[in-house]
Amino acid sequence: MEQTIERKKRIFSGMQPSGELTLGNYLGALKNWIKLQDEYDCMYAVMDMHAITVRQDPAELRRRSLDVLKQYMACGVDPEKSILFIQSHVPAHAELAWVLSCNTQMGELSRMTQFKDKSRKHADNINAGLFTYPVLMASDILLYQADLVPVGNDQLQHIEITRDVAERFNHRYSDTFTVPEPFIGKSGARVMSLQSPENKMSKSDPNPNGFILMLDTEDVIIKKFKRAVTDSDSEIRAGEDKPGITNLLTIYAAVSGKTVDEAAKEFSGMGYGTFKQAVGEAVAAELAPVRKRFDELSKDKAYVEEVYTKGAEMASRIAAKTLRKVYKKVGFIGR
Ligand code: ATP
Ligand code: LTN
Repeated sequence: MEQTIERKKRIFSGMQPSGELTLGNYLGALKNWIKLQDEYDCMYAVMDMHAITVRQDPAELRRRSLDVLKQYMACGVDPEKSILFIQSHVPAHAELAWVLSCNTQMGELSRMTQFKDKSRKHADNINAGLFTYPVLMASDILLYQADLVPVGNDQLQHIEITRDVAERFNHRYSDTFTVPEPFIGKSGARVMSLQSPENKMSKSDPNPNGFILMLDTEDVIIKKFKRAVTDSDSEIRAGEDKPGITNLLTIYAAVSGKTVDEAAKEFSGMGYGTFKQAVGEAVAAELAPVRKRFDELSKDKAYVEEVYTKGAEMASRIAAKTLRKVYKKVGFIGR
């Protein structure tokens, strides 16, 4: 068979196993990951090294790392099409991070909003890793020469610093890294909390009614939507003055593939109760097969292990090439 010379564009993305995955992770990122698999060479990793920038219980972290991988697969990330692996299994991430940290300024890192947010939330543990988090993230992406990085809106600043670091390195040492672009989906790029719709839906929210977990049961999902914060009038439309309703419309649109305007039209004139029930049912229907597939994968440990072992082997091979190039360029003596 004739070999195709042109390589497909590469995608890299990942999530931290710092909690259970939410509807925000699903609509903001995972749903796009699945769509991109046919057209691109995709690599998706479980970012366990990033997760320890905040304190983790080791046994919980181990369980969650595998759960996150299984959730990728349960949603439709296919190990036959994409490379799936666990970040800490590929040492090149940490190795490149060291070189890049020597090419990143304190000033640019101290502007990161995620660092400011997380230092406020974890005031008793503002560790150096939390500060250099974006350097490790840049390494994840640049190691694989990724062209595109599908993430939610909140990660734009991290992609921007990755681009800056890559461009600077290329300029200083000659062309080495592909400068990546963010890929943000049209809908669901920013799912808000059901209880405080001015904040993003987050797996580390202490109030569980604020988030929907991907593995929540149908009853729980519908109950949480019924409790969702709305407002005092009764009009179903999107607008800055109606963050709760806008969020529910956005979620419904992302799940049903409709636009927010179409969704608003569909529900116009209905009461909030009926509307919230309908959104809950649509989300529950979308997530039910994911939960079923997750349960099946949980019974097949050997298969999951095979997937991440093979994934790490393939990823290591690609990573080694970039790292070799980088070491040579900065002046390390080859082994
Ligand atoms: P935490 O809330 O604990 O900071 P997180 O869920 O924001 O965690 P990750 O697990 O690393 O952080 O995020 C994985 C992906 O999910 C990223 O691409 C992120 O942009 C996306 N994402 C997270 N929350 C949302 C949300 N509410 N809406 C849209 N996308 C989101
Ligand atoms: N910081 C990301 C998780 C992450 C990531 C990456 C995403 C770590 N490394 C590389 C894309 C590409 C977050 O979503 N909080």
